[in-house]
Amino acid sequence: MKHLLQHTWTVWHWENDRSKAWSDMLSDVTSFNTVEDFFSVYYFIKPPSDLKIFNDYMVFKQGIRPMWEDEYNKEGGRWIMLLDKASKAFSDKLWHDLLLCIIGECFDYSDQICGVVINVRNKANKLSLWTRNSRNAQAIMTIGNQLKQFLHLGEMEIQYQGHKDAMVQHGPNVSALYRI
Ligand code: M7G
Repeated sequence: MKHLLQHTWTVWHWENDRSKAWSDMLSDVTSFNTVEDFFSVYYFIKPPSDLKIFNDYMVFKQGIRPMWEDEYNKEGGRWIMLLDKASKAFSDKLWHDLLLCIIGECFDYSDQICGVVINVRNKANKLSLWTRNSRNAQAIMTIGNQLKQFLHLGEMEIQYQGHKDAMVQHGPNVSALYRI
């Protein structure tokens, strides 16, 4: 018998292609709703360290598209961690651990969790945890502190950015609503 998760999760892949609009570069890879199927998918797809630059993975609750415009994301934001490219194993480990935290519903306010994203980029990879409501300070701070604790981030600073700000500001210039 397989072990059911509380939610069904969908895995998405994004790959840069300059001839397309951002949302057309997204594809829905597969969904899973048991522990066993999660591990089959996890070991089947390449780890983030084997992805080319300008590729992303996203894992979101079924029904939530991994984009700012989705109904569940439009008032939300993300806790973002910048991962030093010097250590490929570090990116892969945090990606693995964060996935286990979300599918295992480890966070308080887990109803606020929409999904996780890893962006593979030139300078640093970015790992982020998307939440539903950027004005729910209590939930955001609880989730942020648990994120630091569960992933053993130690002194690493993490920032929370609202998607509405990310829509109008760009790249590294998006202002942080919270930092810890
Ligand atoms: P990114 O891939 O999050 O970070 O955003 P990067 O700067 O490290 O590559 C890069 C660009 O992709 C943004 O400035 C937007 O043009 C586009 N983009 C990213 N996201 C997450 C979205 C989204 O949710 N919706 C739309 N429409 N565009 C997005």
